[in-house]
Amino acid sequence: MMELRSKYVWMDGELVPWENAKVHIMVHALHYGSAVFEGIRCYKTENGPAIFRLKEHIDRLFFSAGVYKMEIPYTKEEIMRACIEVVRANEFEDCYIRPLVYKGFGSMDVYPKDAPVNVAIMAWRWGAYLGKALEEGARVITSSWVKPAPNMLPMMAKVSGHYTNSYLAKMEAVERGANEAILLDHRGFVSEGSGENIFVVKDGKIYTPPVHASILVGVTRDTVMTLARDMGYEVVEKDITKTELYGADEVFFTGTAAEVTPVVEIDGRKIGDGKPGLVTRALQRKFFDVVRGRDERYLHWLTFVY
Ligand code: PPE
Repeated sequence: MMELRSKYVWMDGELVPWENAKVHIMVHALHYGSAVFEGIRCYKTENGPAIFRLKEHIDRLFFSAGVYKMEIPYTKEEIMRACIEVVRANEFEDCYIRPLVYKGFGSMDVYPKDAPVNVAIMAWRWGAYLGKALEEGARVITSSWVKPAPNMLPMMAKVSGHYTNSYLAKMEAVERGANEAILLDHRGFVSEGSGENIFVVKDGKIYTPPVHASILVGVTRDTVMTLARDMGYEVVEKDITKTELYGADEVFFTGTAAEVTPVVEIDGRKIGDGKPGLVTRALQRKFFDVVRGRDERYLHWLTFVY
């Protein structure tokens, strides 16, 4: 089990001892899911811990907040500095950073005009999101739950309330003995995993669903697309059917928590030869080299903590 306890949590501008990092039962976000958040990883490198693509995550945090017209009472620079401060205060090397912007106490209508916008930043150690699947490959199902259409919820925003959809899909997957769920969009095309973007490899080319397939536009998705292109692969954003998944040579997930996780079985059908594929492995190796600062071409993606 992951250890969630740490020394400090940053709350509205202050480092608060973990035990005291509490909110009131009447905060708006707890009732209505009115919060936006990020998940960011910090990796141990030869030059100390480094936060991966901090700027892109904080940009998305502000974008998500903006969609819901939540005004964050700090600048992006202040939030980035606070993330660094949290890693330092907790003396972490490898860790996961969770900034959370939430509608706080002050209103109990659905439209929380008078509720303040609060900000908290937590960090904890988080190993492989899908456990052994990082090495062995995940066994997944396509969910009976569908991703909300782009005119139902702004799925490009990373909003706490949206995750009730992921919760249902993941619960269904786990209860059916799988590691993870893949959700289709409202048209029936492949969208993404409950907490990951998805990629398909077919005949040496790499495919991933487009923004209009109700995906969260993942930072890791962008990282892997960039790395793959730099390695000489053609990467195409296109609508993908469930049947194309079954017929893929390789399938893999990307995400901050999931990193690059191979998928070896979907709905009881083996993908390729049922083992993590060569392209997936190559991208996975490159990804870990990059996040650990072992490839100088991508050092601009790292924010060193010290
Ligand atoms: N889609 C969804 C639905 C999603 O939640 C994530 C991240 C991604 C795609 C990948 O985005 P990115 O991290 O920017 O590459 N999911 C976060 C939370 C997982 C959780 O269980 O909590 C994460 O990976 O941090």
